[in-house]
Amino acid sequence: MLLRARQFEFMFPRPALVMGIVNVTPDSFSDGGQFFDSAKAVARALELVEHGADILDIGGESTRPGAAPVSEAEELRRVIPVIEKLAGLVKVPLSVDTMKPAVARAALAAGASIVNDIAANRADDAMWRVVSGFRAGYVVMHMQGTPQTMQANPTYADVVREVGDFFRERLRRLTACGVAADQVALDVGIGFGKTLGHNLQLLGGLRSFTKLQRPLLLGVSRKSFIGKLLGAGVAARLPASLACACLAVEAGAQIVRTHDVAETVQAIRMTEAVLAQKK
Ligand code: 7PJ
Repeated sequence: MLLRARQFEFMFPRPALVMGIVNVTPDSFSDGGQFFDSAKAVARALELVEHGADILDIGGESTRPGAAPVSEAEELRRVIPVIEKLAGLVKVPLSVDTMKPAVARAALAAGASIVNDIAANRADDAMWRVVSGFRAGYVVMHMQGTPQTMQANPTYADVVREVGDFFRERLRRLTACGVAADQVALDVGIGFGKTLGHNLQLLGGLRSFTKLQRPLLLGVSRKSFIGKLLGAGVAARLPASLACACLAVEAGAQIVRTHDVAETVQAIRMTEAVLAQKK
């Protein structure tokens, strides 16, 4: 199985890829303005590469439940300088975490290689034409609703089956828009329009999505379902995040998105070393 993202090619099976999260959101405690926020994001990104990140995921809009949307102009102002700078400094692929086709296009023009689209449930195919034009990698993430509404009353008859149906339908529509299957990775979207029970069912059912023959990406890092299950505050969720990452790798996931790159790399390499000895 191959994943193509512009000049990058990843051939699987291979050790799982760790995607490091770089948030470019204003620091309410700083008064240094945009340059300060960009410089901090770049410094953080370089640190994540040192820690072993295989991909950097750069985002300028918070998509936590209920977070206010950010304008296109503001999102461009946040992420493009960071991507331009990193494109000249690091060898790993840069992913842009955005729902906006114009931001994706500008990010790809500035040197990004992957579009991480949490709104892959979109109706309009403008985003897919951008991805097709650049031959970029594309993350199809499942979300029920929008970040503003998704946690109001998530409802599924069978969440694992419905997410699988969504992936199959998106792969068909993407192909029709000129995005080849080998540009696509799939993500169940933990926490995006899901209850704690739905999240646990998706984690437990992860192996079923390997049938689709596309790399599976998983984002569980510090998420609130961990707090709901275990009562842990956001700063105390690393152990459970690592447990989910290891289980996901055992179930066949190939890309893990995380804030804590060094710790996740260590946990995954140990998991893989043991899995390699399974008879
Ligand atoms: C995810 C994401 C995820 C993908 C966020 C957070 C919320 N992109 N962007 N998958 N989560 N592909 O990190 O807590 O799970 S933002």
